[in-house]
Amino acid sequence: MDLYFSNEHKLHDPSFEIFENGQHINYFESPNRIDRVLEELKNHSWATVLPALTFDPSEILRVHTAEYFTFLQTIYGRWVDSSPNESKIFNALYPSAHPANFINKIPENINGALGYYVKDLSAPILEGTFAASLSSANCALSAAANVKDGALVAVALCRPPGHHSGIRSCAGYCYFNNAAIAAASLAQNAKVAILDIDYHASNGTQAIFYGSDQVLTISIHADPHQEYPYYAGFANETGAGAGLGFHHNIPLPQGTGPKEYLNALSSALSYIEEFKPTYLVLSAGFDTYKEDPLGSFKLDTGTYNEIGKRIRGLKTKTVVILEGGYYLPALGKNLVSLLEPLSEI
Ligand code: SP5
Ligand code: ZN
Repeated sequence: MDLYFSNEHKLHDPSFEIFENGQHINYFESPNRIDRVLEELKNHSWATVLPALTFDPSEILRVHTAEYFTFLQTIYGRWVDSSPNESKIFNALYPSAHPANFINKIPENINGALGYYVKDLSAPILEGTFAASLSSANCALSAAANVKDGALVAVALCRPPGHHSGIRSCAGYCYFNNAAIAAASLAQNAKVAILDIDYHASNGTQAIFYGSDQVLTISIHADPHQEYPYYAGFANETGAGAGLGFHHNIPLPQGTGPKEYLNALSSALSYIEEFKPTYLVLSAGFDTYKEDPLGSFKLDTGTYNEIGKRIRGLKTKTVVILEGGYYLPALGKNLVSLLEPLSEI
């Protein structure tokens, strides 16, 4: 089984994040995550870790607007040029206190643009954020290309993650939506299903394909009445227009354990069986683990193995995309536990 990664993820390493109550804490989505995963993969001979290939940015523009791509590419440099003193003291850009979400014209001003594109405090933009995000998208495209070329399963060790990023927005540690980019590349002449098992609702992925009947999207997550992203991921959001009925949210209460979780997975898998996609994209987050500092679910390492077995049962070509998961001592083992059943096909 081929797993794609890029060392450029290390260029994105925010020093802190700000919770809703203003508290500054260490940034959970850290470079150590990939280091720990790579360390664990060395113990498994079925895992072939490969550097990501480079793809044309037009692949990313199937999902994101050109203006958003250019914003991420240039905003940090624009800031350094316009505010050299500020940028020597601080190393990251945060969303503006001038939210610009209710206008049609894209603001030219740096602060206006930050208000327009950055949706929350958990997506700071550093000098290396664009390069890291581009490399993360290239991991996803590499895995998608591998499966297009005939592999049954391929894995993208994406960092930063992607599923909270919308058509023109970054939020929740996410800048480019890696799973959506992989799916859009696969969906050019095939039906694709995206199943998201991260603890948080995949609001970015949901928004990107909300009007599509070519890409079925399903997300199992903590109830957004209680957990991030708070304003999307509710059960009554089921798609619009041609896409009506092609999105499903399965919110679960805080504290959900393996049994209830696997029941929800069965519902998700029956939607996929009915849809009969050529490809499955699995947005695999591990913040559902019992020890995760951001989650409350009670899944254990064995639960991921059961999830992997049930996904194998779909007998569908699968691209696995890493999303969240912040309990570092178990992240590698949990990923391996999910992948092991898939490595046997
Ligand atoms: C990819 C991914 O997993 N993104 C998650 C982003 C969540 N960021 C907001 C976290 C808000 C936490 N609220 C405070 C809980 C303190 N116990
Ligand atoms: Zn998450």
